[in-house]
Amino acid sequence: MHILALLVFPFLSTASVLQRPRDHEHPHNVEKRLPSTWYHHPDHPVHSLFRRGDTDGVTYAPVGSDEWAAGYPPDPPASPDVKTMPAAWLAALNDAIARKAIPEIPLTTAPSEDDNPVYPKGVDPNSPEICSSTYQCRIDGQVWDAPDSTLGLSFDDGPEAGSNKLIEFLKTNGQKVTHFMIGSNIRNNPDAFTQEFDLGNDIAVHTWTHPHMTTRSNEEVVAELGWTMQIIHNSTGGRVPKFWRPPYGDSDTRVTAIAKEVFGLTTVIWNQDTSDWSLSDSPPGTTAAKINSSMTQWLTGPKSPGLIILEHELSEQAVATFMSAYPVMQKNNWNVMSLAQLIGHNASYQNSDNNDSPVNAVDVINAKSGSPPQRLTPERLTPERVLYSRRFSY
Ligand SMILES: *[C@@H]1O[C@H](CO)[C@@H](O)[C@H](O)[C@H]1NC(C)=O
Ligand SMILES: *[C@@H]1O[C@H](CO)[C@@H](O)[C@H](O)[C@H]1NC(C)=O
Ligand SMILES: CC(=O)N[C@H]1CO[C@H](CO)[C@@H](O)[C@@H]1O
Ligand SMILES: [Zn+2]
Repeated sequence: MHILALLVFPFLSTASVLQRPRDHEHPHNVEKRLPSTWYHHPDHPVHSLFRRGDTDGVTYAPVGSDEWAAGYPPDPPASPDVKTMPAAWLAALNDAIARKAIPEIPLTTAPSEDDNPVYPKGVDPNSPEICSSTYQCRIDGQVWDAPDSTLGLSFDDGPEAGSNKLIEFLKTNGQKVTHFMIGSNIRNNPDAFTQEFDLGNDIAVHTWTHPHMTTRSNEEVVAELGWTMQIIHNSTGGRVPKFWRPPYGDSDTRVTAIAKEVFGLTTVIWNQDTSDWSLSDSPPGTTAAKINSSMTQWLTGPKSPGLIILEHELSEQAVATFMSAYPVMQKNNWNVMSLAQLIGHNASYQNSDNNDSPVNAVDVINAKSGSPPQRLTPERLTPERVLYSRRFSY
């Protein structure tokens, strides 16, 4: 029996009823180990999963229109029904399973949003086979740290109540960031979505219903990611996102492999957490003063590794803590940038650099000719710097 499997983690036992999904911090400082093997299939055909139909003639329903909204699954709480997802997604999953690219490991159970998910008795979350990010185990190819002296800016859970305030601030300061968006929130807040895209920010994936992903079946993981990618694809002129962040930072070898093998997504976690999501809880789980003090410590501290700080656009209070820290980032000479600028070779999407550059037509060519998807270029295949190796204490 592994010791770790027997530990009980009391955490956030104040059972406040939460209206909105959000990430929570990981209070455990357990040893991180890397898996001995990793699965990587370089020729994954993600482009063929989100075909455009025709480079010139394709028309996407206007973002925010009834026709646009009608194509997507109903709102949470339940994960999208796996029976209604496109057959091509399921086929891509089955193909990945057939080539043994998806680890066969147990699912977790998470009694509530506030509990860490747990594996069955005797299963070690830090073993190479599982390597759960909830338990701080890092997998090769995931991103946790930034390069020295750089600070990657990202905001989770939008578009939401803090988005307008954030948009104004980013516009004024000419600052690019990455938005890890909840698919159902995009459908419910199309104006904020469009403004964030139009600012040139990276639009990235944060699932459709914001579950602990290790609790979900392979098919449900595909549906959560696929629908969020689909709404982004159809609302950005055919762009395919490059990054995803698991809600609560909860992923493992299985979930990380599905994201990469089926959809070409790189898993991004973080190395510092403000807990800003809890500012809008009642009672609040933290204060602006506490966030100010943590931020001050990180921003005036060592520059190695660089920072990826978890922040949210859930509330105006959360965005205000970022606004107050922003000048301190500049004053302490951090190179502040979005994740695409940091780890994506400045390309925000798998098939396009940004919101006004051309969309790679590889999917279109192949859809027409019926041939297998074309091999992607080397730059597109290995954009991520592997930055997993440093230990970080929380
Ligand atoms: C996405 O856009 C394509 C091209 O217009 C369309 O065929 C497809 O039905 C759209 N998907 C959804 C879910 O609306
Ligand atoms: C902390 O608060 C002080 C006083 O409002 C402000 O000047 C400073 O920029 C804040 N620092 C951070 C990191 O938010
Ligand atoms: C790899 C690469 O080209 N990185 C560049 C991305 O953009 C930032 C900001 O413009 C540059 O500082 C990086 O050198
Ligand atoms: Zn979240």
